Amino acid sequence: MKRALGLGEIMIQMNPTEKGALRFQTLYERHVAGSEANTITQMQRLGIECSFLTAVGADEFGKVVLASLRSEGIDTSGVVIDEKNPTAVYFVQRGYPVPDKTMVFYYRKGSAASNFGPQHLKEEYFKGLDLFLVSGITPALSDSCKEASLKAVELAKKHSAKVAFDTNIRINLLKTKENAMKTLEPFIRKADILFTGMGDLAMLFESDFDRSRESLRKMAEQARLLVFKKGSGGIEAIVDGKRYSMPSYKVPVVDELGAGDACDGAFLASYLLGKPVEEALRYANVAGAITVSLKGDIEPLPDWKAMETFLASQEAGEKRLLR
Ligand code: KDG
Repeated sequence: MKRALGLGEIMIQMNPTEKGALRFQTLYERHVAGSEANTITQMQRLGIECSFLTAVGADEFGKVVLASLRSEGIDTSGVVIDEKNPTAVYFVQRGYPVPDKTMVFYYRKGSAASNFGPQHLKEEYFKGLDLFLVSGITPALSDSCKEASLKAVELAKKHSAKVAFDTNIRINLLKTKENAMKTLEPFIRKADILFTGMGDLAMLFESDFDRSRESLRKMAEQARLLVFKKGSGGIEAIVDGKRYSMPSYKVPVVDELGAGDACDGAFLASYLLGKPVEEALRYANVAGAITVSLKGDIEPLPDWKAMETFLASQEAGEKRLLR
């Protein structure tokens, strides 16, 4: 069985039952989410043996986070229970002020996970590992998280695991374009598999997609595999210099949070299982489409059967249209 390890913060997500400005919301659903944990959960559901590194508070929400990972069968033996600092919470605002767009408001400063540091990493976590995953969110949380992320990348490389990195820029954490570049550049240089999106590319380089894609390729010294997520514009991969692309599926958007993580997870699981790039891209699109059409980041993440059902329904739809 292939093995993957992720590092990042997992938060309690408060997602209102209705769309609109947060100040008018009174009813919320409680979910659990965090970019790297979403991706790792997607991989676990697709048959990869996964472990996760984070810290949670010794509080009620920490128990919820741990229960979420454990209910998936993800190994939590490296999770730190922090007696002093809390599990983070964030609120989601859907459909306001831009219809179909989601905004997030964090209550995560000084959280347990942002106090995670290199001292919490044990070399044994990296032995026999196939893939290590982190994203631009984790090094943006604190200096100790950045150090831990860099050390984890080194340990992964030492033990011949591939390093997957998603630029995942969160401007409410990184604040400026300059800080985004300074924080992410070492990871972009060292990643073996690199994921990014149109917004992140424009933030790091320039708004012209072709030119910024080339700038990223030059900076990514070790990445043999780059994946560009273009939302409704589909998905593209460059593998050993060869370009592949796949259009996205048209589905109703309920909550686009977590869709990029679902894409990463389905792509990485397909890659680790030896599927051809075109298939990996197709599954990445399917996982993204299913995830945007439901609330919550983790609940909608599909297994193989759900993805095949989705694909069959798409094909049936196409046949109906051709008739
Ligand atoms: O990718 C979705 C996540 O970004 C979101 O659910 C929460 O991890 C999160 C973050 O830091 O924004």
